[in-house]
Amino acid sequence: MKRRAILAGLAAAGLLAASPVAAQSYKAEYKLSTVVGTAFPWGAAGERWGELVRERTQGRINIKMYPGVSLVGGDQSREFTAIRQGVIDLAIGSTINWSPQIKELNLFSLPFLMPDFNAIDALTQGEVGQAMFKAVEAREVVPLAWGENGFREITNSKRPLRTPEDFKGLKIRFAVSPIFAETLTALGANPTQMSWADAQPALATGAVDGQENPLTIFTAAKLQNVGQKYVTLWGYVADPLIFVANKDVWNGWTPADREIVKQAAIQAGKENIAAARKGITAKDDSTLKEIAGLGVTITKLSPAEREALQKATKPVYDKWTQTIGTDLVKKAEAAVKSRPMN
Ligand code: X2X
Repeated sequence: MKRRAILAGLAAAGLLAASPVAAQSYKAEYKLSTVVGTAFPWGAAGERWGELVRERTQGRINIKMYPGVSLVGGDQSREFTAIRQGVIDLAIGSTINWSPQIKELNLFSLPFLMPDFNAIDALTQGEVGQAMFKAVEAREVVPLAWGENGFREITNSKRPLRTPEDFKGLKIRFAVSPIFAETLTALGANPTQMSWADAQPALATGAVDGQENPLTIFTAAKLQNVGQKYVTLWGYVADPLIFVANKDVWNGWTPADREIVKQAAIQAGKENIAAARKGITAKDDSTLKEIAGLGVTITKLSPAEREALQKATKPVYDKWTQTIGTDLVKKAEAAVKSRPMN
């Protein structure tokens, strides 16, 4: 056996530890929650985080991923509370799923706030991102890094969507947070809240006509096979992901191990953001071509069409600005305005 393998074995058996603290408080397994599995950039990020940590701690910290939010019975709206309670040790969560507990996170769900990837970065990598991390910390959960699910494009089984008239009467599934119900209602659609686990059978049976999710979710979940024949690229919102740890779990690790876990999260997060954006840019539109090749109609909006949808949803934006915090929204708007244009 190689020395490293022996050390890892000893560490796993609890016979070797960096410090007496570690010897007392390290668990045999740390449970990491995600909504989707390794076929998706999000789940791949969870696996990557675990690998990096295992390698760099010589097995002292052993992370096991539980996709499908299985630690909370598939109910993604309960994930954040479960992290606080210690049912979940670590998570990579969407800002959407945690927004019932952290109202500030609804910022990313304000319709048409972020026009492009630089706008997402201007928020997460700047003052706004720091404010969001403070909001997470205030709920006694330790934020470590940003990742990305992505721009949420709307799909359905009935027709191409361009104007508010096109949305009339369509049953659209959304994940979590009333801001989505209000936005879809403002467009004339008929929104229904449903977990991701329930969404796929509901699409397959036609119980709902459509849904909104990033294209990496569309392709990995093969939504074309559950009737989703029309995709509109409207980029109305994007959901970043946040890598976090339960506070007691975090405090149970040595400072050196905490730093390893954090740096691994930052690295996995960067790789995740790159993977989430792959194939859907002007320079590389391979994912769009792949989707079109499946017989799916992709609709691109003209600036005027996008503006009309934005106008229809403006009352929702204004109302939710009060809930999120006027100062935070103003800061976000300023950051978006001064983002690099490339
Ligand atoms: O349920 C969804 O739509 C998903 C997978 O994107 C989230 O968890 C927010």
